[in-house]
Amino acid sequence: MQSYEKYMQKCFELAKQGVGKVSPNPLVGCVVLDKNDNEISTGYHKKYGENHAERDALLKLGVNDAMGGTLIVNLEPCSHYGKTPPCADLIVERGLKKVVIAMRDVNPIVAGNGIKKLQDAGIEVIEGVLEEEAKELNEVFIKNMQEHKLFVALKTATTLDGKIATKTGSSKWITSSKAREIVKKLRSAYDCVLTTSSTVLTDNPKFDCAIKVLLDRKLKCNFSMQYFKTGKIYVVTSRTDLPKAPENVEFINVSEANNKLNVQELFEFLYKTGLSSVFVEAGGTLNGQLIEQNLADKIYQFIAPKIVGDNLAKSAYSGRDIEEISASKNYTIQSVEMYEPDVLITLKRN
Ligand code: AOF
Ligand code: ZN
Repeated sequence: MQSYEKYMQKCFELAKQGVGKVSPNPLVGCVVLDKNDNEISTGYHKKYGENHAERDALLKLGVNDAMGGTLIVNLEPCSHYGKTPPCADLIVERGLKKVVIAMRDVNPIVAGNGIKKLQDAGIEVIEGVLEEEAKELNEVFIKNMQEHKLFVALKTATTLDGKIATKTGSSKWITSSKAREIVKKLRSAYDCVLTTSSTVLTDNPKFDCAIKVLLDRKLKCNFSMQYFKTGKIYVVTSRTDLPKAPENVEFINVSEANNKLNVQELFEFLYKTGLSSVFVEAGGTLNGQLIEQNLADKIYQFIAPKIVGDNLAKSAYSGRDIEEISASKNYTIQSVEMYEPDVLITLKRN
């Protein structure tokens, strides 16, 4: 019995080459084996609107090359006429005898219809190979499709005691430059980066990202700061007396309660404009608000082997007031990676 896990793993690696380019579509990779189980082609979804992974892989072959072969793909082949014709039809046309998939498509237009099309044509379909990993790979797409909501990832860099700065605000640097390089890579996988005026005013960050969102309730930031020099920027405020702003800046008005902007309202707005995901890089107040409201789907927490040991130092998550440990917010660790001398813990919301 052939094991398809190594090919599925390869599909994931191929799919990841589309990170940052295919949103709001899923990350998909594909491997094709001939009738003797020799690998003859690979493909992946390269860019939004372009060929799906299966089509990319099959179109590299002669029309009869995949006859009697096996196609491995991390998402159920599509059955609909979208920007391209259905992949399931092409698989049938090319005479494959077997299709191995990791997960069913959660897009309601496809959801099982692709599998049915293949089976109706006499193709054997094997489901569920590395399904958990496949779901993690496409966690943004899954949340978008199932909940019609923006996927929210939060990043923080703390000391061993969970601090992001001393009581005076000193924070440069907690983690090493290697960890900060990794942050840039993580950020590039998301559609926009969200921060707050306090982070911009204390750190004066640039945040390389095509779309940036700034919570600035009282409009404290000055447009001449480095942050405003690149990208399209949404400034989120509850103020209605709006100043003149540079061309790349657009204001968004949301409501506020207890001196806090309504981030749920903001996320709904961002999702409606077509964004799928947001990467949050801010301080303890916004982080704490997102955690309290169960809005952070994922956390990337870098931990440096340093201890501040001062209870006035600033925490990565603040603002909650609980007595019982059972009232904690719980997350599940997805991975732990070492970026010497720091570690990165990646977690998802329970
Ligand atoms: C992709 N790439 O490799 C696969 C997808 O907008 P369309 O017409 O390209 O269709 C997008 C849908 O196609 C997507 O939501 C998913 O259900 C299905 N499969 N999409 O972008 C791929 N295999
Ligand atoms: Zn397709």
